[in-house]
Amino acid sequence: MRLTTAMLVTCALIAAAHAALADDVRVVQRDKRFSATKVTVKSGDLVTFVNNDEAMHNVYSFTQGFSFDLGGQEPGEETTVRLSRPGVVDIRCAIHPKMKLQITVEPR
Ligand SMILES: [Cu+2]
Repeated sequence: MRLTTAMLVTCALIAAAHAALADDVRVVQRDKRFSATKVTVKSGDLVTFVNNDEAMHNVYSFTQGFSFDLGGQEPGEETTVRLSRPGVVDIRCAIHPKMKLQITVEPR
């Protein structure tokens, strides 16, 4: 019983420490949509894209200064990117042009 309580406290402390450092975000790809159309994070935060769909997806951005392309993302796969400076990043899926997401990166 004592052990269980100690473990719970440890988990809570780890979670609190992580929350203080970053507000990492998960965006799910499901039903050929991103789970959010707009997300706000702080500079340096991680954004993880999770393909929870039956179709292959892609994540890319042509926004100047933020351009990246994660390539094909199979069902079940997830990929994390770090957004390390402030700005507004437009995200798309190359396979499904209607999939759109805008990430606002605020200064930390
Ligand atoms: Cu897609």
